[in-house]
Amino acid sequence: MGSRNSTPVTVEEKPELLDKPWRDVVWDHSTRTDLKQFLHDYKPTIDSMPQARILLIGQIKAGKSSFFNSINSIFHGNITSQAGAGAMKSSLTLKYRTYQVKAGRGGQPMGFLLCDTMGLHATEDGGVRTEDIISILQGYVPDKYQFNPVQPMKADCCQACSTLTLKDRIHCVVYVIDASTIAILDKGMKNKIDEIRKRTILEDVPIMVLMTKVDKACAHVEKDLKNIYRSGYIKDMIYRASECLGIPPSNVIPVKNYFDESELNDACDILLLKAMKQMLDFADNYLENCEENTE
Ligand SMILES: Nc1nc2c(ncn2[C@@H]2O[C@H](COP(=O)(O)OP(=O)(O)OP(=O)(O)O)[C@@H](O)[C@H]2O)c(=O)[nH]1
Ligand SMILES: [Mg+2]
Repeated sequence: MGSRNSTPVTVEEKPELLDKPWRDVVWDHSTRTDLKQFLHDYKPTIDSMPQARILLIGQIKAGKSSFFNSINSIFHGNITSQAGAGAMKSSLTLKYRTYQVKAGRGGQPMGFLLCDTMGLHATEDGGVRTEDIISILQGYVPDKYQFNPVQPMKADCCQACSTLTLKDRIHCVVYVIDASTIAILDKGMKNKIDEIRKRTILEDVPIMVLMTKVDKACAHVEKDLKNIYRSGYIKDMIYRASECLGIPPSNVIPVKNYFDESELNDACDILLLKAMKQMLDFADNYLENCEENTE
């Protein structure tokens, strides 16, 4: 296990399942129901703000669009694929999209938006530009903006600066990373991430890591997702990502997206909903800070 995909992974083999889980979770239906209810009832802490904006960034094929599809599926009650997702050499997502999640078919929009971006690429002129990510953070980029890897957004595509407020900004950044390729994060990619992270610190925006494809990275987890917090391999990957990205291990959240299944299941939902809840907790922290600073 550990290197089951075709990509060479230079980590030591750790076949064992740990006796004691390193994070506690009760894998029953009521955990899922409670988490789902929490997200359903969620409203940003600032009354004038309709929705918390969560930005998904990360390497091409990391599973950004699939995460939105997964959360959307849970609230729809069946598997959906509104955002295009798939395995392509270049980024499949070419436009900036701010996706609403609705409570069931034709239901009310939730108190959060998931903002999907084109994948980051290690080369200077491949994938989304870091300048564009910074413009998104500040709220300048409109929904459906078409990314151009060789040129950052032009001023005439910007949302009118005079009308921008806190509600247009990003309230939590999520760096999406594929658990099965962490060991091969190259220098160009690392530099881009560092640049974005420095900017998020400057803007006081919280950042967390969503670690996807845990099923692909560990055979025990593929067999039974409930093994996730007993997998020594996944624990190692979390610490490795934490060290590499300079983000505490408690802020690296593992999930398996829905990608080839036809029905929802509780264990998959629990991990996805827990991740979504942590994003909203972070967004709340950011908004509380903003409120304190304006008082
Ligand atoms: N095994 C496994 N595959 C996944 C998971 N999440 C996504 N995938 C697959 O990974 C591929 C890429 O997923 P996307 O959601 O399109 O990734 P993305 O980050 O949006 O990629 P770009 O838009 O191209 O940058 C797809 O083939 C998905 O089916 C996961 O948790 N486990
Ligand atoms: Mg995508």
